[in-house]
Amino acid sequence: MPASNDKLKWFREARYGLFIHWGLYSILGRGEQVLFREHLVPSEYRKLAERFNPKKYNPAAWAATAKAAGMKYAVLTTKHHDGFCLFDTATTEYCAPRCAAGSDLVAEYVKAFRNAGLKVGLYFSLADWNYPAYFNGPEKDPKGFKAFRKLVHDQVRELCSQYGKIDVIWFDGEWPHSVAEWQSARLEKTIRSLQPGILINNRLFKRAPGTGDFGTPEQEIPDVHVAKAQPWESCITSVQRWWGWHTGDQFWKSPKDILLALCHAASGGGNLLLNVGPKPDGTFPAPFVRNLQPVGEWLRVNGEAIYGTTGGVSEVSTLGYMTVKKNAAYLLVTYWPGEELHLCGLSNRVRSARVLGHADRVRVERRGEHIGLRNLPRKAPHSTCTVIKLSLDGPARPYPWVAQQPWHKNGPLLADWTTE
Ligand code: FHN
Repeated sequence: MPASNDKLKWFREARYGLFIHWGLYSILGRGEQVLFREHLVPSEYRKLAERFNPKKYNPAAWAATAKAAGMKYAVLTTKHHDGFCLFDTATTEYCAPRCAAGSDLVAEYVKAFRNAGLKVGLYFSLADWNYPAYFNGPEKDPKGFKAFRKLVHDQVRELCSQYGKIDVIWFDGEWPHSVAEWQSARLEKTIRSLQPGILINNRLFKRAPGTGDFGTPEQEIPDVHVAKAQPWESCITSVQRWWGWHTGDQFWKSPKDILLALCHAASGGGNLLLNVGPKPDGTFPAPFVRNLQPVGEWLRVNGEAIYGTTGGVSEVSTLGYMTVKKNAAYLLVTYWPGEELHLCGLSNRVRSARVLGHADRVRVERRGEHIGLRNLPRKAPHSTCTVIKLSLDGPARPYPWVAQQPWHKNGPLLADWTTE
């Protein structure tokens, strides 16, 4: 049973979170899937556990970086497909507390991020490449898969029992087995009984639309301009391809890339979960920290246009994006039109308009369904996205035709939209 709206309230308002992929693979520096992608010898790979001793691990510093960036929550990999557990578990010795790290890295993360006032999420991969039964599946190895599934359920139970209140459990690695083979419904029941307010993503349910508490598009922002029925969160790497630290993937997303992804996600009523792959010593790569800062500064001026908003209500793609909240609509203008701006599709009366972070009043004109904003700054005040707040006569309302598009089968006739 999905979480109620009030349990989702913080998630819908947060809009921006930090994804953290960290584990033994970080030592090799070739991404989080190196064991499988390079067909390494598993017994040799497992010896990395005796080298994983992150001397500079400082989760309070991680939390401070996330908070300064304007992020409201985080999700840390507690166990990726390689099976190494960053948390204390009775199911295996292959875990941080009983290997070189010598401590429960998840416990330290939870404490630090909660102390910083951030919501806490735990990523858990159902896949575990150490167990042949994972690959063979229940048909070829019914007994082995049953034991493997018990291990998975036991580990999830530990994560939901050992660390106090957890806000998100972020499943992954569900392929190639079915919801029935994973006994996902039983596992969901266990989770919700231990963590009544928790949010569970859709990957425990094979990413089927409408399942779990939120959808999880990956490496893309769905091209929607109004909020979808189910909350969703786009997870995106901060480099070109890899989620875990990769010394060769230094193709960092710029502050502009990050800000545009955030605005795009918010305009569709979704969240951006931006990933970082910490280095094996526990530090965040410097380019990642550097590129977060301008976005954090932008949010300190324009955050009201992102946090607590829902998606736009009308077509503004010639300008950029739109979000709405209470009696306001926010134009997230990425394509600055100059001193005059034209907007169509909003049926409200615009009481006033102003550029966030600027004192100058913007003159508002209206002719029928056409709204004009005058005496804007000639050049865009912000190089990536300038926000114009429209104070309205009530909650934002679109014209009925907004839902139509010329390429839709029953799209508008010419007469429908030419006002002459
Ligand atoms: O295979 C994983 C991948 O390594 C990474 O963890 C992403 C993050 O969402 N999830 C899987 C690919 O969908």
